[in-house]
Amino acid sequence: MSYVDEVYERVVAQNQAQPEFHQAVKEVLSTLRPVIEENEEEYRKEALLERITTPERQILFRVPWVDDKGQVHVNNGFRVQFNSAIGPYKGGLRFHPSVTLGTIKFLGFEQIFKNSLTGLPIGGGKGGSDFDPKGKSDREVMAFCQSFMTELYRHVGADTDVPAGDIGVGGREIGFLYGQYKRITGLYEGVLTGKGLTYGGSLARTQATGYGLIYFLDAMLKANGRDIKGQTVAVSGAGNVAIYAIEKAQQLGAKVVTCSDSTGWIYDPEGIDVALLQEVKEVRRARLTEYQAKRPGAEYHAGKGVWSVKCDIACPCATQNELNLEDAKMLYENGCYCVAEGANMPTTLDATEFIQSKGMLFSPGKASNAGGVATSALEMSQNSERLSWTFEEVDSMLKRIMNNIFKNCDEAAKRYGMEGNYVAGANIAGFQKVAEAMKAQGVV
Ligand code: NDP
Ligand code: 2IT
Repeated sequence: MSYVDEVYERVVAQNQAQPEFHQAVKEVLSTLRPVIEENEEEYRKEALLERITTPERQILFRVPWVDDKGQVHVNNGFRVQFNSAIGPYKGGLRFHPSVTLGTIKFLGFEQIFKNSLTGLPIGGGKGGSDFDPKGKSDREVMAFCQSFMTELYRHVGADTDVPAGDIGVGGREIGFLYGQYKRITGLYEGVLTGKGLTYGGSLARTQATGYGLIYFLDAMLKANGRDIKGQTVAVSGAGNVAIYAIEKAQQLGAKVVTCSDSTGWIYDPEGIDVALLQEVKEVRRARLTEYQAKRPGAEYHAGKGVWSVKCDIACPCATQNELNLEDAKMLYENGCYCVAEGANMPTTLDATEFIQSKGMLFSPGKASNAGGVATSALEMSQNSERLSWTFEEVDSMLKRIMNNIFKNCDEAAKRYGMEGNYVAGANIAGFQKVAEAMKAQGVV
């Protein structure tokens, strides 16, 4: 059996009932085959693939908190410190009822390669909880965040592990987490990113993942003789990534006709009204039915369905495995020629294979959504030098980073005879730097 297949079987056997983690490992290892085969003897002897697929440390903890009525609740807390070969662990925290250790491991594994692609010195980690912030008061969210940090603080720090936001963790949660870290440790340091602008946050971090996705998409389209201007785009999600992807796509002359949340989706043939969407989602934390109520030309549909709309480009920006084979077929039959992932692993493996087999352009999340974590690393730099940069400075660095990521994915794919396969390109380019650093640092 080949080394890649052996390691994949080992991962499945040792991490039972963690299908998303298996899926992420399978995608990465299968595209790394040519690189591994070149160095098989050496990698096998050093157990490099066994090490890279095993987290350096997994922290599981109890998070007790009291609601507004005095009832005590208990949630599970996680932080997976996956790989620190190229820098301190870096990656978001997800608060969503679906979160399990397997979810956090898949996200942490993806983060290793994503962070490597940014070209910045950050290792891979991820954390979170099965806590559901929906319907909770600000006081309850604060109680939860304070309890979560009361355990997490001993494992994180500006030079060891720097969490940030993800699904269900935005500016409000980062603020409460930061306040508690500072209270316990007495340290005013860059231990979290995505902070508010009054206490060490970076301009453009809020926009960075969505804007970065569109900068990457723009580079990919141009390299393939196309232009985003005038294109019709379907976006899923209505959170941090989706909102700023929609805003930037429309600034560059595209028309975005959809968005979605966990209960339904909007079709707005005139183009999504970003200011209204922000009011509904960022300010009022309400459902998309409220968007439709203020926008008579738009349709609201309950349940799933964004991928049934006719579009040129699809950007899944909500969650994992939200675009399956059936969706991919619908998109293709309706004339869509490009899928650019904003979320982490939103496309199932069979859908990705279908999309690539039809010659459609496809960018994997670990490359096209890397603008968020890259800008987090820029926030860390600003915190370390105790300065803050202008919006234009950060945004222009973000643009340069996204263009570089595209170039590196493109070149790595070409180097291994897989031109246009940006999944392979991203995995190879991301892996090579981490593997090199791991080899140099010996058996640790
Ligand atoms: P948010 O919590 O801000 O928004 C998530 C959006 O997706 C919401 O509209 C939410 O609906 C919807 N959603 C979440 N889970 C589900 C589900 N199970 N089914 C249907 N809809 C769902 O999160 P982000 O925008 O930050 O994250 C979106 C994706 O992007 C995730 O995959 C995340 O890992 C990834 N990502 C985020 C980065 C960041 O910087 N924030 C960086 C890189 C990747 P509702 O409004 O009903 O809750
Ligand atoms: O998936 C991701 O890259 C994020 N949620 C952002 C992580 C970060 O540290 O900014």
